[in-house]
Amino acid sequence: MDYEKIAKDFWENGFVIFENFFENTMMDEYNEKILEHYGVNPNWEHTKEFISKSSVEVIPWFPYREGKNYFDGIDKHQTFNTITDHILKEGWQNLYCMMMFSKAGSKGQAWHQDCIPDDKKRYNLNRLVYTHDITEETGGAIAIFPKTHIEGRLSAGLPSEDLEGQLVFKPKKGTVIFLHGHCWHKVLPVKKDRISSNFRAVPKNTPEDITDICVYRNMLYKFSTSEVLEER
Ligand SMILES: O=C(O)CCC(=O)C(=O)O
Ligand SMILES: [Fe+2]
Repeated sequence: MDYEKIAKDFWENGFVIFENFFENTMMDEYNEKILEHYGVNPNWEHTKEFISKSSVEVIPWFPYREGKNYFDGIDKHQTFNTITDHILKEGWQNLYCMMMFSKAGSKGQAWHQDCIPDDKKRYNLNRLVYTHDITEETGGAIAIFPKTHIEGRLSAGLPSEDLEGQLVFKPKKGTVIFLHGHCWHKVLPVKKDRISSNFRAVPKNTPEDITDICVYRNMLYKFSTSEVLEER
């Protein structure tokens, strides 16, 4: 791998994508583990537990916070981490591993930046891993607006509207996307239950609560207090 080229592409565009990065067998195994956690059986039928949890559009799960280090095949993967070393040259650490589940028929996610972009040195690095195929039929494609990691705050406006210049990707099983947290991104409407995972990293010495405030086109939202900080 040409790590220098990868890092250059990342810093130029705000993201870089690798298809077939992880093997299908590991992806299948991890996908099962995630489904088990959410209480969805392998036939994608919903259990009562799932139904009671499902009042929100994206349900996050932080397995390592529960001592469930099930996903070390990604977390400790050498090439995955070497790419991270080259992108975050001055050192980095894991922020957390977050699984995300969105049920069929949910809205996906509006345009956002994972953290406030006012200080260019303060950001998170998303390391998104897809454990199943995202297709036209499943919905839930990811849209990314290239080069916006250096544009400052996301433009105000309609939360999910298509923007001229956006790129839409349908990641297949085993795909990895390294995505700068200041780079504008959204998830399109979800037609079938959707899982994604994020092995979030940060440059060293980044505050742990870096992703507490998220920038949307209509507001700044603080997750820890469920508060709209600013309407836009
Ligand atoms: O689920 C995805 O494809 C993207 C999720 C996302 O926006 C994030 O983890 O920051
Ligand atoms: Fe995000």
